[in-house]
Amino acid sequence: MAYNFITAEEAAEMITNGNTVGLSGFTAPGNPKAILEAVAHKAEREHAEGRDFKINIFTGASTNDHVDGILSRNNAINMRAPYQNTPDLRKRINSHDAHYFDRHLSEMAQETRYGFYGDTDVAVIEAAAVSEDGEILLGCGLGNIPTYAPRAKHIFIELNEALPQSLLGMHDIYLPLDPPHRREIPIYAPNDRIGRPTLKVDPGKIRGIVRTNELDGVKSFTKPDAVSEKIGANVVRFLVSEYQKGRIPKEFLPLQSGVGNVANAVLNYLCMDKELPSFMMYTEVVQDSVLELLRTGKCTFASTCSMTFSNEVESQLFADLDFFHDKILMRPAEISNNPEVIRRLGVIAMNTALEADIFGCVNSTHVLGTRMMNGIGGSGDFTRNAYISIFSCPSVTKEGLISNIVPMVSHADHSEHSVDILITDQGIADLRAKDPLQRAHEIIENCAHPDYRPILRDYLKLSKGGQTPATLNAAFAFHTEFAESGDMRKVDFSKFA
Ligand code: 0RQ
Repeated sequence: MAYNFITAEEAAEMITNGNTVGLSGFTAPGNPKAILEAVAHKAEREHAEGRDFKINIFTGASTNDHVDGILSRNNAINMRAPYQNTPDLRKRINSHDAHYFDRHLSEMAQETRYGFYGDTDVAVIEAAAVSEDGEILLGCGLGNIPTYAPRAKHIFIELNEALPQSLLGMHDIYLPLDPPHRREIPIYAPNDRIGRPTLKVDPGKIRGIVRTNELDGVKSFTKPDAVSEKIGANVVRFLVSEYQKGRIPKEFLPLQSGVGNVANAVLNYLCMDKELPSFMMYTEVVQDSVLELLRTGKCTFASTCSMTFSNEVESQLFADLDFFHDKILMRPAEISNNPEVIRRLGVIAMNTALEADIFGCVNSTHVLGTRMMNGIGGSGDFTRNAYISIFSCPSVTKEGLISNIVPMVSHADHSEHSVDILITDQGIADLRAKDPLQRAHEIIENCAHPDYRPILRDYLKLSKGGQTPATLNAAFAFHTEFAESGDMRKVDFSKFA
């Protein structure tokens, strides 16, 4: 079939107010780079002429400035799911200009197929190649496009000439059947291949191809600071000790690592460690540090949904793709994050918290209980099903004005029933086989910043009994104190006694 090569503006003309658009990609990689930007300019023109123009955007995870950034600046997003991390979109969400529902990443595709989110009007797919019969070689992030594409009425391809054709073989595209027909997902080791290397779409639905030529544009990491270094060292110390105690099998187990600066620092530490054996990853994103882990052989294989590398590291990958080709496999989000597979493989999950409470509940998403940061992402998929679930964060934020260890989390994403280990720059709290009061002592003494330990001990003293010694009228005193004085250290629990 001969396709039409069109401009991004021509594609944008075919995307109309109220459309639901499903995108390829997961975190910045694999996301479109031109068509949604043209849609944002169209929205600006429509708004200038007094007409409504907003679309619904469903993705794999976060996107890039060419999607969430510019669409948000032009107030062109009605509904957005399931994860974002762009400052402009964050502002729109927190001011109610854009609706956002924050789902576990493993659930988005299946719930789309179940019909929970309505029709998909348009799919926009970044591709390294497309054949005449609709076989698409995807880019560096996969996400939920294997579900969005077949449902879409219209498909647009962005053919990105910066992507090498030799990516062929690095994708494993597989969709499970839906209940009641679902069978086991036959992944028994992180490097098992179960699907196809390309995405097959109906070529008759491809309305046009737009040429692009741009790397994925993930921001480089700054060198880990002293606090991240301490957290990284503590995570590795914990893993080594578990391994030496024989609680992790001698072959070791696959690792998952979340996003952000702390997660990257943890992986840097793993790279340097001499006591742990080599390992595989079963994860949703691989960040810059993983390329080095793969190069040195410390990590022997990474199953992921996306190669979330900065441009510099993405260029290194492409330059050496022969070496990395059989060491990385990208899967759809519902497979990379699948609870069944995570539980079967015994994945060790390492995610980052904004704040944790003294009983082990974690807030990953809401700054001071109300303002959306990014979203839960895949942290819940992994945490709930992990062999061991680790959360880490600095003990304090904003130069000590905020304690990340609080009496009660201001928003709960992960409960005490799923969190096994909490790690800060101060140390390690092992919450396994401990009751709520024991967990509280463990967290206060090992993870809280020394400035906050006496205040948290005072909080515990307010308890009038009950298995979980929470005191409800004082539980958010840290947060209300910060709202009033800007310094959580000023909390005085004597007034609650
Ligand atoms: O604010 O940006 O103004 O400096 O929050 O904090 O320490 O830079 O954190 O980059 O490691 O990200 C949880 C957001 C951590 C991330 C989170 C302020 C702090 C700073 C960011 P500034 P850091 P990181 C896999 C798994 C959920 C999804 C997930 C995340 C900013 O890891 O989104 O895990 N996780 N997915 O100052 C108020 C507190 C705070 C606070 C930090 N207690 N109160 N502000 N900050 N703690 C990937 C995917 O799913 C795709």
